[in-house]
Amino acid sequence: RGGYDFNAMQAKWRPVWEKLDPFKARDDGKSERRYALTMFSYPSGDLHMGHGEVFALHDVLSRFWFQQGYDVLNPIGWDSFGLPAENAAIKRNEHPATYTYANIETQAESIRRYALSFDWSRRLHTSDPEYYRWTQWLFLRFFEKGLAYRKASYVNWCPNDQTVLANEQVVQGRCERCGFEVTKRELTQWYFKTTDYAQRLLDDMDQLQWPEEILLQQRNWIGRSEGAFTGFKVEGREEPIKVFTTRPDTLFGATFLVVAPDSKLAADLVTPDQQEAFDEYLKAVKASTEIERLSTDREKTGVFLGSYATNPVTGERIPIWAADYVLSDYGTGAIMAVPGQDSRDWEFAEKFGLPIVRTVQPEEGFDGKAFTGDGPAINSSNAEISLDGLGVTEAKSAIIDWLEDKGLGERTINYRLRDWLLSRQRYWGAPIPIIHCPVDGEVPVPDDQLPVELPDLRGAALAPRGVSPLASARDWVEVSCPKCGGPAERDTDTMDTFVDSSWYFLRYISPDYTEGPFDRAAADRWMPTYQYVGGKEHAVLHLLYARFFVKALHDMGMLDATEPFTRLLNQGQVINEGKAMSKSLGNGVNLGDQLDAFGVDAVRLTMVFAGPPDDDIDWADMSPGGSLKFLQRAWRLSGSVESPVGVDFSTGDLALRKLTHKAVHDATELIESYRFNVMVARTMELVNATRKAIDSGPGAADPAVREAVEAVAVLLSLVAPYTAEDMWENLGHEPTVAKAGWPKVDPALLVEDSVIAIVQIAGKVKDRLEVSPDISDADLEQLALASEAVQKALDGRGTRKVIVRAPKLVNIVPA
Ligand code: ANZ
Repeated sequence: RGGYDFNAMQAKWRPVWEKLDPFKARDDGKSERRYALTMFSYPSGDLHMGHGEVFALHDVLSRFWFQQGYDVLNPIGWDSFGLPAENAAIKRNEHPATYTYANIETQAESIRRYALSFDWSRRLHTSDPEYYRWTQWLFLRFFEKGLAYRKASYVNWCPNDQTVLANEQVVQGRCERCGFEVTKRELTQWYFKTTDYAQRLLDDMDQLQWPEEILLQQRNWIGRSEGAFTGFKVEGREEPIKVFTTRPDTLFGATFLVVAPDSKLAADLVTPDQQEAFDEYLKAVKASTEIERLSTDREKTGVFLGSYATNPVTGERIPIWAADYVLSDYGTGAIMAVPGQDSRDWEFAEKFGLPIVRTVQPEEGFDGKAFTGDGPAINSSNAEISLDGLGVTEAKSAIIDWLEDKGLGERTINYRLRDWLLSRQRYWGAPIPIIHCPVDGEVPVPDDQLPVELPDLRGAALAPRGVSPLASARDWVEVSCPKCGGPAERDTDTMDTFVDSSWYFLRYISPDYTEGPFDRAAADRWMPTYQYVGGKEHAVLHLLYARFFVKALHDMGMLDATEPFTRLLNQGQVINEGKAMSKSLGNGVNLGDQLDAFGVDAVRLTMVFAGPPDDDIDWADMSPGGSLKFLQRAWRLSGSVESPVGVDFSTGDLALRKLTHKAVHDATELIESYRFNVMVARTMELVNATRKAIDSGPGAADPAVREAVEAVAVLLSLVAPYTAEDMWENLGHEPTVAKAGWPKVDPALLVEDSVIAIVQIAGKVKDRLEVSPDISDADLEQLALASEAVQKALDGRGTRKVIVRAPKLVNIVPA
């Protein structure tokens, strides 16, 4: 037979597998289910190296569970709505679907070549009307429950993409997609009420086996802080100004109030003589970004509003200012400024000549400005209450009790998390299924009229212009109201694509279900997904939105699960020459080229063997050629085996058998704990030992050799499926090795049957002896004294003392 030829192997086995279709989830209740999910792909071009990595890693887990006999659900689909397709369509003067579905076919072909263990019968694309029908249906259920609503507020606006963005899509003040600096606009937009779930999103983290880093990012994003609301009476105004503070203990030091300039409150409080100054200031504020506004090292700006409030504990008349370091959408949009203990307030007070009163005694030698540390309260008493001398924690609770007692304030918890802004002014997404009627307001499209399909627009008609392109399709927009029958208009925004991906894992479970988005009984059998593999860039985007969705569906009685993804593995990035691959650096590596040069198996093996899966892989340091050589060596073993299929392994060479069983045993633990690279290293050791056993040991006919090579084939089937399948055939088996079953480990063969005893003379090591782990002290002493090296070192001297610690150590003190 010929040599190892990866092209021939790929050509041979792919059609065989496609016919066998071995990776269909059975869902027959005969074995334990495991839902293995990988983040679905965005169809912008062919697969890249990053796909190559995440798919290779994910497949180790999925194929491992198939081998172990689990009923694995490992589906594949495409996240196929979104901006890149729309931008490409504008450039090429075509429909976004053309670009999208062509890319999907290209990727599907590459994925098949890459030999991944997907259940293709569940394939979905979020841009198919059969899919987005249910995205719209779900939106309407959220709408009915008050979990989807519309409001006007200042929102993030990407001037390049000409659409609003969710807070989660603004990364350091820039658009997550295109990198353009984000500005603010006042617009009426659709939101999901994620804030209703802030506390549960925190609490349920204890159900999740996720990287601590991701949990921490979510925790910070949700940003729970404990504090109090307290009210400040304003002269000539009924309603007191409510502020949120995490430091109510500093109330005696509140020497002025600050409200967000872009809030209704500011507009209400400004007095006529300050109106002009205020208007001018507001204009400047609107042009700045949130990052700029919050930055601590920026020169403070602000304007006096002309109004005064009363500090409830000191009774002082304190001025009310507007300043952009107070945000309109956090807390109440107003703060009590405590310059003595807060750095931003200190700077502001300094700049505008406002009073500063310390209410916490700084530690000895402190020569800074605001003191933010702990210390005894000072300057904090009135006729009714004194906090003086109390530490921060005790002072907080004392003042809150007093405020609550007086009806002046209350304990509260505040979250940084905002509601999810979900509407977009772009074309290629699921239309929001609402009709606006001048009589009936926001009217849901009746379920039996779903999907609301996109009107057929292409090319220049999609160009971003700040309002959705859908608005220009007048015959699509103009409809009659489902309630009153009068003239009405469709909502022209589309949904953020993160809505599509917040429930796709549920659609996979029953992709052809027509009674609803998913078959509940089936979903309850499979959910939550056991394993999710994908990138950490989704920490506070997809991974947070999907958690919110599942909780909301659970609360609507549609699902048992309260969390979508039990275990999460984040792969690292594939980089080149120490840098992220990019066009401008010219250091891109093309996956297809690598596959052509080294074959699928060698590339997959390289990805898996590179290191811990969450580390970045520098392709410049990798050796797919080395992987290929190893695969050839492993494959050649399968041609050397001389014992027949089914031979009794128990009569085989004990030493090799032990190595085989140890390797399989260790691999089992290594895979479950994501140490795939070590699993590959153990397989390499087994290959070397087997080669030695054939060439200079018990020989190719020994049953232990067959046992070892079969184990190698099964271990390799997780990483290098073509090579493994070919080996399996050479060994005389029918395809497919993917379902050969995980080798059974005999615990008796895992027992170490010898240990190394160290023999020392006067503390210096003289010999090492291989002995039985249960050797007696007397026997070990005798062996040690008989050792040639020991005899030589003693050189005729007698022994004064022999200390024996069987089975590990003998220490001889010479006479
Ligand atoms: C008085 C005070 C004294 C404050 C002190 C802090 C330190 P976190 O922990 O992030 O929740 N704050 C409240 N609403 C704000 C808004 N809309 N924009 C900007 N800042 C706002 O922050 C809560 C603290 O941030 C609150 O407690 C308030 O300032 C400020 F020594 O009140 B603090």
